[in-house]
Formats: sequence, structure tokens, C-alpha cells
Amino acid sequence: VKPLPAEWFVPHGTNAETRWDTFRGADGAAAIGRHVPVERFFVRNHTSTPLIDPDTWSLRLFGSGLRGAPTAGRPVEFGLDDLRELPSTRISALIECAGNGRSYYSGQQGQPVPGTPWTLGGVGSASWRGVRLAEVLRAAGLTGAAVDVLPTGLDPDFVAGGTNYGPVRRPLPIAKALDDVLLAYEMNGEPLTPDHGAPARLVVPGWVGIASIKWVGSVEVADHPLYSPWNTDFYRMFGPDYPPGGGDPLTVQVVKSAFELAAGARLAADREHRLHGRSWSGVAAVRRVEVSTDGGRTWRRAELRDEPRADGWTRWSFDWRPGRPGPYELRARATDRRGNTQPERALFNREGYLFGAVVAHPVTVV
Ligand code: MTE
Ligand code: MO
Repeated sequence: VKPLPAEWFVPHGTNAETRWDTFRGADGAAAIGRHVPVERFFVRNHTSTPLIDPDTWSLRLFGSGLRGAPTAGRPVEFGLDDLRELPSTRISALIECAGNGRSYYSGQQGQPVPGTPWTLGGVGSASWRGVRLAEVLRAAGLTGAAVDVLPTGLDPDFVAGGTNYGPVRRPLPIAKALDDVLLAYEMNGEPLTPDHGAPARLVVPGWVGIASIKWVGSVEVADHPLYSPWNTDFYRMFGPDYPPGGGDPLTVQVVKSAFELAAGARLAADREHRLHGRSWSGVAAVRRVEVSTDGGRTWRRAELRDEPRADGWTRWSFDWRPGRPGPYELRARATDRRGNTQPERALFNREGYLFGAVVAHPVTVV
């Protein structure tokens, strides 16, 4: 992992989250636009960042869902130049860790969970260029029999609690793979950096970050369901409110909101403040945001600063003159076009995934 400076990130071991107070400069002006600069984008690694030579790298496709399989036994390979010759597309998409917001299970709901204690910075929006995975699959001889695809990373095996789970890999249903998944080789107009998956990674819009496999080296295409620990043991919901054997493998992200403000920020009492924030959803564009400055008793509409769009977050602002000094808790609550909104409490799950409840943001008015 490249050094991730503390002025921009909150470090969590091999992971680092973008600090929400760095979205604004000291003068209050926007420091980050619709897309997060690569050097400020959160990093989430199960192990460590591999350095891969783009000139010798290739992507191997194989499996019973390709023409000629299984007897052909002839995997199809694409080098980076081969990929660049296929029609390219540019998309905007958020990548967000399924564990983003996890620390609030403990901090806000008194429910400690293991895992990286993200606040809300395990998310970022970027512009991605690459080839649609559908295009690559078709070029490799996709048949109508394909059910699942399994992209596998070239990073070191994931070892935890004495178990070697093998390389990071997670099956994706063929319907999603053919819908809007990108095999990306550029981020914000530059070749991918090692930390974000160079030379190529998947970008799976709206879905939990683990679907967007970095440093992808192979893709199995199968005419039967595929499994890996990442869709059986991890990234599923376990807990009293879920089926005894666990819920389905996680797919889309939930609605969330964050203030572009430090926790514990100090604000002058007798001035009007323009508070800024962003809200997003893995399902649809965010079309309404409300803010409460009195602990959630009353809510007022925030002003949307973006045309709501499904491929990114909606930026918003809220003018507030506190009046009286003292401790306050700010809250933001968003609703997407499908009517999904943020509840008071998130349903507990053992791994602390998908914390979508309204987050209390403490500030001190002086
Ligand atoms: N791909 C591989 N090969 N190995 C990993 O550890 N982490 C996943 C995903 N892709 C991971 C991976 C997780 S959990 C997330 S949230 C995203 O990458 C993070 O992407 P980023 O580091 O570019 O922000
Ligand atoms: Mo993640």
C-alpha cells in the first residue's frame, strides 16, 4: 500500500478510509468534487497490494459456460493491449465497502462487532474506463448456459484464524455480469494504481465493494452455481434476525448520508453555517435529504446540489444558525427514488455489514 497520509485518511491496518472533513478546505470551499481523487480514495485490502507487471499480465477466462468447454480445455487469454482493443466505455460509479459505517453498531447501538471499524469513509466515487465485462465474456465465447462468473484476484491468499481461504474471489450471477459490470483499467482518466487494482479490476455498480475484485487474473464462467468463502462464509448476514443458516450473499448497498465535517467540529453560535454533505444508495438516485439539528426531533429538507443520479452520490447543503452554545448532534437522512430510506436503527448482524441507520454527528457550538 502506498503511504496514505493521515491528513487525508483514517488508517485501519491494511485499510484506510477517506476523512469526511477533507471534502472541504479550511475556507469551507469544496476540496473534492463528484469524483474522489485517486490519492484520496479509500483502500480496502484483505492482504496486501501486489505489484503486477502490466506487460506480462493477462486475464484468463475458462469454464463450462464458454464455447468448446469443458473438453476444449483451452482457456482464452487477453493481455492489456487486447483489452484496450475492445470497445471501451467510461462510467461513474461508487465503490463502497460492505462494512462502511460498521463502527456505529458498537458506537451508536451498543452492539460490538469484529472487523475494520469504519466510520463513513469506506466509500468513494470515481470515473472508470474499461471494457464491459459482457464484451469480454462474449469475446471469450460465452454460451447461454452460463450461470455464474468467478473473478479471482492475484493478491496473496487470505489467511485468517489459521485458515487459508485462498485468493480473494467472489462469484457474480451472470445477469449482473452482463448488465453493467466494467472491467476497468483506468480510474479518473489515469491507468489504475496498484492499490486500486492495477492493471485491471472489476467495477460492480451499486454492489458491496467485495464484488469489485481488484488485480483480477482469471474469470471462471460456469454453467452451474459457483462458491467461494466470499459468498458462503463472508458477506452474508448472520444473526438473530436472519435465517439460521444466514441470509443470501449480499448484493446492493443501502442508503447512507455523511456530513463533510469533522466529528466534534466547533461552530460559532451566532453565525449562519452552510453545512454540506452527501447521500448515496446502491439501488437508485437519492432524491430527498432531511437534516435534524435537535437530536432527531424535527427535520428540515436539505437543498440538493446535484441532479439526483443513480451512478453517484447526491451532494446537498443545509443552512443552520445554532443560536445557543452547547453540544449538538446533527443528523442527515436520505431517501432514494425507490423509497428506500435510513432507519433509526440498523438491524444487527454478526459481521456488522450494511450499517444504513441515521448517524449522529456530534458538534460543539461555541
Ligand atoms: N479484490 C481483491 N483481489 N482483494 C481484496 O482484498 N477487497 C475488496 C474489493 N476488491 C479486495 C478486492 C473490498 S472488500 C473492497 S471494499 C474494494 O475492493 C475496495 O476497493 P478500493 O481499495 O479500490 O477502494
Ligand atoms: Mo469491502
